[in-house]
Amino acid sequence: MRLFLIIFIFGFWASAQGTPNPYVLFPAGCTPDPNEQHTAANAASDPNCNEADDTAGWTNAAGEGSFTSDATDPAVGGHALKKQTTGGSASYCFYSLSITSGDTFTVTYRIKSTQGSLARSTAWTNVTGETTRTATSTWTEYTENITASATGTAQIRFYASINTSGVNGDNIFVDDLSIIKTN
Ligand SMILES: [Ca+2]
Repeated sequence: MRLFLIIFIFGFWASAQGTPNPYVLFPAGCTPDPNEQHTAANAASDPNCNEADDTAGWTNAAGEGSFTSDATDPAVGGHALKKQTTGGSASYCFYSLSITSGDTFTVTYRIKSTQGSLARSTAWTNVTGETTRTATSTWTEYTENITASATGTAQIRFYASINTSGVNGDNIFVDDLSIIKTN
């Protein structure tokens, strides 16, 4: 017991010298933001420190194509959300965000697409302020400062294909999504 105490104290001393404390069982790491609104545990909930092999909290619009947790090439953690279309229609997935008119949020996320040129982050409902972003073959991070224009639910949408020109296999990947309520 005494030896353990000495080692433990040494750990804090070492930490104070600027080196990681090797004796603390749970090293300092992820801390959720108390204003985080993307709290469901899923493939893109890395900022809330609860990433999971899951699509919880999300909806595959109209049940079209497929919407899955994918481990092929996540931007952060072990998984990313993958929306894929069979083509022939606008095709998207969305996260449902509870809003009160006038609420403001800062939304950050990463997107990419491995097929198709029609993958977009756009057309969010009941909010203003987001910019249409086109996914490329490289993970890219974007930030949107949005304001709720209604009271109820907003849809934070990510399109595998923005219109009917999409073909089978067109996709969008979403990861590392944070929705911080700022007012
Ligand atoms: Ca992830």
